Amino acid sequence: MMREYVHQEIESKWQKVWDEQKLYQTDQDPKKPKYYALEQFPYPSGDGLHMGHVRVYSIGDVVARFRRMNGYRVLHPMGADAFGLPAENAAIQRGVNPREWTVNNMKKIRKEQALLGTSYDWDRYVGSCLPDYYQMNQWLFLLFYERGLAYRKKASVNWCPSCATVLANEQVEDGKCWRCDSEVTKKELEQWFLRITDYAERLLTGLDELPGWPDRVRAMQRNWIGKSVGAHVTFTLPEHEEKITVFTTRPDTLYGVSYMVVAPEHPLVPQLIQGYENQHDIEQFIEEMRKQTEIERTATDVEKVGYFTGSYAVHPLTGEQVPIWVANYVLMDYGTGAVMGVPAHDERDFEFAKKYDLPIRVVIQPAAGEELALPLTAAYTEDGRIVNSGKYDGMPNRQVLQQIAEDLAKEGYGGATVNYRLRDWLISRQRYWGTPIPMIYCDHCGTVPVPKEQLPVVLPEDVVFDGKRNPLTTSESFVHTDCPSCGRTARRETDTMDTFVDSSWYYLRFTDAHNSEIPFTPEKANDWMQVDEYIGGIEHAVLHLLYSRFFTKVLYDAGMVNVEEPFASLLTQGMVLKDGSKMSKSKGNVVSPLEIIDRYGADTARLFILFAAPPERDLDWSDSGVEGSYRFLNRVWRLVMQHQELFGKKLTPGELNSESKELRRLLHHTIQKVTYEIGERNHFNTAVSSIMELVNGINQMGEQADPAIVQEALESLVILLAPFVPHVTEELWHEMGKDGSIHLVRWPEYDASALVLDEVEIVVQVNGKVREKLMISTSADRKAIEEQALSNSKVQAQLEGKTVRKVIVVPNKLVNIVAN
Ligand code: ANZ
Ligand code: ZN
Repeated sequence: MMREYVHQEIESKWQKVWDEQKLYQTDQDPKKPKYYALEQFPYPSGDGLHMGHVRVYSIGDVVARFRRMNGYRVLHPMGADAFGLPAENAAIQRGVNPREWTVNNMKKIRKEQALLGTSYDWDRYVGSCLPDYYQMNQWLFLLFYERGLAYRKKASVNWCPSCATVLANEQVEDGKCWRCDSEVTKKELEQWFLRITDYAERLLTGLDELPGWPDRVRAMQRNWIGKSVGAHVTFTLPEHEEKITVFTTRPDTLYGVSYMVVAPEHPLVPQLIQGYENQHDIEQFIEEMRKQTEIERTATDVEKVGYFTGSYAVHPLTGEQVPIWVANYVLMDYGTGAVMGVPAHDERDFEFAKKYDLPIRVVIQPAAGEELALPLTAAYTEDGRIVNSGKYDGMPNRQVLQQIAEDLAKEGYGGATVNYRLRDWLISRQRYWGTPIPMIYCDHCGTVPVPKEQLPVVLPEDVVFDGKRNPLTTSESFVHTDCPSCGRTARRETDTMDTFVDSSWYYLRFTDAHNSEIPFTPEKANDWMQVDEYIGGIEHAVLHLLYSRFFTKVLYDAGMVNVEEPFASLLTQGMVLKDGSKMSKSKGNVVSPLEIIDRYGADTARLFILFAAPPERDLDWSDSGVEGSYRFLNRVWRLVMQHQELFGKKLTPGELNSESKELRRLLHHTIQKVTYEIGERNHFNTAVSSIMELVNGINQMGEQADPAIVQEALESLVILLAPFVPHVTEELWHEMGKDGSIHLVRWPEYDASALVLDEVEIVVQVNGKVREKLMISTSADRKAIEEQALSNSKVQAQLEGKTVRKVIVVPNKLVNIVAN
């Protein structure tokens, strides 16, 4: 009786064995090339794994296993991104300790990851909420501080009233909190920032050195950094000492300026409106604007609103006085917070000028065709010929763009400049469950960093979670401390760090996970970096990936790592859908990974997920697809088991019959294809489908083929499947009488000579129509192929009464005979 495929027994058995043998401990053999495969570490939410997780881990595991079998020493670690709001919310709602809650969830998700049969080196496990990890966040914060890259300033910040916390710009989506969807408002607070803007240009140019990243992600980052090349133009104020500088991308339109606009928050506004009849109205307007978010103010469907301030500015080139307005559509934190209004050539300015009846001056005319008809019905934003602009008249505007910037610089009125949309990274959170920012405030010494040897600043236990304030402020033992500098009583910073800090460098920590002195030793990081394949969701295209790149560049500058970019290649996996929409609790369309694993096994779940779609595409969950994968594994099982007579035998092939040759050809073609599809293209689905064809081939030809060839095919089949379905292949491997784990076996190499066929099918066409198919020796030359085609009786019948004009031969493919 043949043994059945019982996944429950096989999977738990091998997981235990691998664990005991520490099979996936990182190989340190320096003679092997290194490979670093990394999947984004999960947030331990308490819900355990969802199918999205299963997908990322299945992909990462194939990559890691494939490289290991190909002779690399592979670093394939896992951890938990364990700080963050839900733990604190659970503390408020259920009265549970955030630490306990999180640590339990970490255990749960880790257990579920293991159930998938993933090949992680658990010895390098990293949990970001554990003091040995967040101590290093603090260490790095101090490094940033020493390098002038961490600073505190009062800032108008995005405030989520429901989460009672500050949000980074990136965490505001359409004016709403990224977590709870509440309307975000503005609030002024002292906040800690990381100076990512210092790295804007390098973060931008670095993108060109990442060919292994999807273009889409690079474009999103480019867009987020938002480089604008333009000029500063300085306007003097006849009635004030101060000057106003604007940022413009279009200095060529300078003669078209008919007014200026400053942002409501511009520091000069109080002076500008002082004593003006509308002062009170304007003050009220400014108050209103302060409460609104950037999005609310600048959405295209929002009406532009402004007030004349009563003050004027002097045009730097004409000396003319233009009115200064204050309006909602100018933002304080972009450029200089002030713009020059050029209604003839800017759409926003046009709309504003029309509404408030401000003059509109054309300074660019189309280079060809009709002149602009006055009055304008819309702004002319195209290129053209400069007019009404003094000495610049007649020049192409693109040329004037440069020229005016240079002239302004000479006159001391500004000059060429570059502006970025990227803002410094606000990392302060008024929350408990994060890394305490290691700073102390002393009435005598000011802001004093916690000395490195006093780290970690540990999260206290005596805190109140009432949802109304930062719990850290309720801990007397935490807040009151001694000044490290003068010893007097001082106060600790109670803000914690944005959890994106934790994930900005965890991939470096994995290279030296237990270092208790420093975040990681440079030698170890340099040994493993870069991450060769980084796998995760597109939702991290901007935030996490930009911050990680920033951290790596800072650490590169600090001499701690010798690469400037952390992730050589990035694979952003698609979503798992059910009936066309993303699996989610609220839609009630969630398929539980644990139920699938229980019913069909982890191998089936992995195989289905890898086979159903290319990794970047969305994948539609299909019960029949899962059934199909399960049936396939059963077929493989039976196919191998049917050949028990071959197990453990040492066989040598005799003279090969045509089935043996064809099976051998199919096998080596499959090896070649699977190796290429996994190793070069990450096309796991096509790799699986060619393995399926091999199974069909063995089924069809196994009876007639030489036993030695069948044995070779079966062994290779199991090896090729091993990265996808690690348990069933390990079991079959041992059934075949092999010693040692299949996962340490060397990946097969294809034999090029097996791919060469003795004969190939050649299509013969007469005047473009297929008339015959011939088997012709692959060693035949053009002349011989032509002769065989012409002498074929069916072909001759077609040629009767005609004269052959031309014969085209494409070796191994076709012969086309032109005759009339
Ligand atoms: C005059 C002008 C004339 C402009 C023209 C455009 C076209 P990007 O490309 O996004 O960088 N601007 C500058 N600072 C601003 C702020 N704080 N709030 C709102 N708008 C601001 O856009 C740069 C252009 O946006 C600048 O060039 C300025 O308008 C406006 F025919 O200056 B321009
Ligand atoms: Zn002091």
